[in-house]
Amino acid sequence: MSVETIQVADPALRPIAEKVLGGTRLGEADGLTLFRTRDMHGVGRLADFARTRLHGDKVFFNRNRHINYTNVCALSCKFCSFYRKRGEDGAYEMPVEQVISVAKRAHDAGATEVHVVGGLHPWLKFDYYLDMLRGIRVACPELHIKAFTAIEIIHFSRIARLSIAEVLVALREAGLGSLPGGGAEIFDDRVHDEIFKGKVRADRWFDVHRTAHGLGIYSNATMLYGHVETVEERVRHLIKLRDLQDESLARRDAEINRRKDESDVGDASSLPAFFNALIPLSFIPEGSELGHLPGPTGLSDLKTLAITRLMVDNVAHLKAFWIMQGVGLAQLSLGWGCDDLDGTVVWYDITKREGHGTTHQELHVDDLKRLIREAGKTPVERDTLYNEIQRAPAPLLI
Ligand code: V47
Repeated sequence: MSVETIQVADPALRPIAEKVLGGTRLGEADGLTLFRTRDMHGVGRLADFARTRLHGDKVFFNRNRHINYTNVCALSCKFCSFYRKRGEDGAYEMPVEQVISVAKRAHDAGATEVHVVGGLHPWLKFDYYLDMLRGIRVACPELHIKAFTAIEIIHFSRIARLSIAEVLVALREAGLGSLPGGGAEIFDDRVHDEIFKGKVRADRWFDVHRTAHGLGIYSNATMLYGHVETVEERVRHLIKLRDLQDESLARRDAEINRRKDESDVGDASSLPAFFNALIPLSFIPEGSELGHLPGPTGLSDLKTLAITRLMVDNVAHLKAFWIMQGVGLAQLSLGWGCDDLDGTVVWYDITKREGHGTTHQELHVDDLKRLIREAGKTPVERDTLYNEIQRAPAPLLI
């Protein structure tokens, strides 16, 4: 295929198109050119090409349920409208039994995953989190538990006085399946100091994911965009994620080769892991200390998703999280590099859209499939680790 087969109107995009077609990695300057061009459709076509090369016309979704076990948080990040201080109106923490019963209901309704995250609660003990995982594991042994952002893992290591690796091993023994990608925000000290100063810095987020990968625990990664960051900071954030993915994939390959050389038939589940998906999160200003900011526009959402697909060539999946991009834009993004719509979600407390100030935020599986088909793609149900799921058709009612 030649550049002529992907139409780019801006001549500045032609060398980038050559690289994308040839499978050559893009550099920081390419990322900036992509953000600065006015040839929106050219960027979209390039990302759609990269997406199609990886996944054909498949678009993935899952049956999941998010559980936000507490909104009490020791931090006060300016972009966050979720956190409450202890005793404040609306502050809550769910008893372990409640989390387990919500997970059980989700499982009984067909969910394959629970996504469990919360604030950094100042007095809940590490046992609370272990009991939660053990309880879910016992109640629904096949349900995948994707839980706790890197920031929560660091919090647990402080309260339990354990290393990151010890925390992760203890959580895995209790039932943890994988780590979600939250807490990454923008990996930049300037942005950190301006809007999430109390949080650990980027190197600590990377420590957690690097350690998880080394232990064979898969994870995701996010980028929160559309607040005070610049496009240069977005591009550098993406390159940092790409670098860790290179490192994790190299570690996995080295272990595969070592096993081959030593005729070691260790099982695949103990191989080093990597990032499964990237999730660029569109900043929702409402209710946060940054409520005066306009938030990203539709075109900047599409462009950011597309550029993520193009820059991070070594992470297989790119998720449009419909809760944050909105259903309409998430659907459009399937032609702009995204291959995953996340899932049914059901209940989400971290962000709420103006006019939808409720935690009940659910898409039915039929709606997810309809959105994907209407975008010209083929819906594929997946589990958390992107194994495809085949379900038996519903029986005839005769
Ligand atoms: O870490 C907080 C972000 C994240 C706002 O791994 C906000 O599969 C927009 O990480 N506007 C949590 N974003 C969500 C998250 C996630 C979501 C879906 C799938 C996965 C996955 C991970 O939400 C936080 C923070 O970066 N966030 N406030 C806001 N006002």
